[in-house]
Amino acid sequence: MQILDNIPALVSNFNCHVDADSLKIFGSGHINDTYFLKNLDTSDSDFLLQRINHHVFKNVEKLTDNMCLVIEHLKDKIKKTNEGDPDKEVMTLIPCRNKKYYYKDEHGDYWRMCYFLKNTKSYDVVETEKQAYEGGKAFGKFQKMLSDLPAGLMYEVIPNFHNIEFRLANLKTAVHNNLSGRAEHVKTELQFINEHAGSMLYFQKPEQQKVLPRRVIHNDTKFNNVLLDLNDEAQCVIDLDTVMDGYVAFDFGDAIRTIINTEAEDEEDLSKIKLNFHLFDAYTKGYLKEANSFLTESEVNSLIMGVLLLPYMQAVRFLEDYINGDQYFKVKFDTHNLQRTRAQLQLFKMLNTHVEVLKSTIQNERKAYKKN
Ligand code: GN1
Ligand code: MG
Repeated sequence: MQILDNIPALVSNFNCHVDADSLKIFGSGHINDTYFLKNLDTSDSDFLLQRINHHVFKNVEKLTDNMCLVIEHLKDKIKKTNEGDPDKEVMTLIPCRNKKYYYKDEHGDYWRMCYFLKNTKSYDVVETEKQAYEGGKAFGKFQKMLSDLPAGLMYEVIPNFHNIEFRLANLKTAVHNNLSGRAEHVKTELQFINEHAGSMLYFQKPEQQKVLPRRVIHNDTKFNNVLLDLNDEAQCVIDLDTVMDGYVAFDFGDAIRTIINTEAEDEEDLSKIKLNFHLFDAYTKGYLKEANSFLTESEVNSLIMGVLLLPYMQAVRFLEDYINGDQYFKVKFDTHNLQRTRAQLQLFKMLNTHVEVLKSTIQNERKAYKKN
């Protein structure tokens, strides 16, 4: 990621007073570029500056409309319940001089700024049950607060984002085009993916689509997208780029993908990858504490399918990108997307052999809350 030299000119388009010399690269996102900047007014909050990847997010205007809608809705909810601080629990975008919440520069790059929430932490790998539980509460509450928004209201920022049929078709096209010449080296991975494709179509089936409500969900619930405070208590869900319609199980599955795995998403040594069931239990407990009141029985039953689907789909997406020559996800080395693919497939394999125990944990937690 490049360090920027035009900061003063760039940030002068936003309504804020920035110490341009304080610029630092921030975070570990695979798509956008994020930078930290200090506030000239040291008594006020610092900032995050983001370059929005407009090859991925093709309509930044509509993406920003989505974000503003969600932010306003969440802040309103928190204000009405009088239980918390909307400025700490929901991100706050900084308007530009032209009143929009993004700025397009002379190179065609899109930028936005928000306040940096101080005294918060995010984790790439979860360490304790408390963190997992609090993360579950945060994402559960996030879905609950959005559950009164009607399906169809949000702009579909990335069409077919969690449609596995579409993702598999893209993988097939990538293999056919073989832009990088890498398709020959990934036959084992492709064969494994094909063998399991049939069982991954649960959410595409008409009988499921009939009973599962489409809701406004986060769509990118990896654990580092929840900020915990210094006591490891849930504070704020971040990265609202992909908030749009979907099934609640997608959010549950994507969070579990990053929580139950004892290793990072791109672990090279597959033998190290283990499942941490305690963290799974804790996340499920936290999630259902918040979400239990609005979830239907079919949705609860579908959660386990999200747990299997999300690592599988992530592997399909990483592999497609590897074969396409790394056009979508940022990579640190040549085989990074392949390494990510293998780690996600390993996780998927392990989850597959423990479906029953995971299922019964979900059902037991559901029952426990029903009694209360
Ligand atoms: C991307 O940029 P980041 O890390 O928030 C991706 C997610 C993937 C994730 C995998 C818009 O998210 O869908 O799950 O990488 N975001 C987009 O780590 O494709
Ligand atoms: Mg993201």
